[in-house]
Amino acid sequence: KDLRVAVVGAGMMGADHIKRISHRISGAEVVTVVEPDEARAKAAVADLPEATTRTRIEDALEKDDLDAVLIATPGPFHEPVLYPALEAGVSILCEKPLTPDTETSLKVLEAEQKLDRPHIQVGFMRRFDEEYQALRQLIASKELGELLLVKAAHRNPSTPPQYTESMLITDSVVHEFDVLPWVTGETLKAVEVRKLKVNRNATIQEPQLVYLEFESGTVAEVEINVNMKFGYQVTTEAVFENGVAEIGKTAGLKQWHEGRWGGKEHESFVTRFVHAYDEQVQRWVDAARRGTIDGPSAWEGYLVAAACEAGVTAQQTGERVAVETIAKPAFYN
Ligand code: ISE
Repeated sequence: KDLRVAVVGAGMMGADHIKRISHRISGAEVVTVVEPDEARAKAAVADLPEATTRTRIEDALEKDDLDAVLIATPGPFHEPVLYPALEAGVSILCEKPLTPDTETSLKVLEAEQKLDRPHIQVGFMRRFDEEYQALRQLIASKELGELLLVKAAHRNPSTPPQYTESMLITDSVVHEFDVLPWVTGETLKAVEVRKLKVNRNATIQEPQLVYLEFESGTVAEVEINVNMKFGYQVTTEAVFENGVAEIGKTAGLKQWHEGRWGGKEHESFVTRFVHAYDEQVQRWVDAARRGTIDGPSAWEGYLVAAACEAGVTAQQTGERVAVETIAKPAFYN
């Protein structure tokens, strides 16, 4: 039987996931879309004649015989959906971040631990990108020696009007806070932020460099640069004792014509990470049908919240800020 899914939030990400579940992956069906904006909700289910729309998650959980909930609202709106979904015992894929801070993330961990097993997977989709997976293997293999330095660039064409300086950390570098510890196999120890000459396209103080210091002494430098106009680009260079590796440069078709050569760059994360999103949601669906999760857990969502808190403090103070976390509950082993 197909997994009966409610998608909560029909904005850019929610609408994309609805299409993905309905047309690109297998084993799941969107039975309801929970979205307070009626026009948006109707548009999201336009080609799904069987699907209903609801304004409250509680109604969907009560009436739609759900197996799973995919939460695609902005981060500050995840928490009120997570509690009723956990209480109903359904499988959950929660878009990043789990919640915006450690206080609320810890409350979510507590609520989840009342169940028999982890039910929440957090939507850090970069872990499902083939190139990140290849880099992770290379680092673990030690083929090029010890990893010394990571240089990452996270570039966006523009930001939405509600984007603030702290969102450089909590909405954007949040991805590096998840994927870089995962790729390197390291534990994050401290964060530092350096502000650069301001891009005149920007309405906030950016670009910035964010430094992640790991337990072993390896450092990652993340350039966060979100009003560059030219396109969407996420690259990572890893510097080892005996060599260098790079992922994320757009390949694809290149052409030489009329005295010029080149190709096309991505314009948004929706296309840049399309395969990662597909793989993430397919694996979440397959796992949910087996009664498990297959990706970053709420525990990892909490670790990232702790990193973001340190990152925002570092951004505000200019200091090196240690990342403090609680001990890992056995429930998440
Ligand atoms: C956005 O919310 C994302 O998750 C994107 O992956 C990231 O590149 C962008 O900076 C964020 O605002």
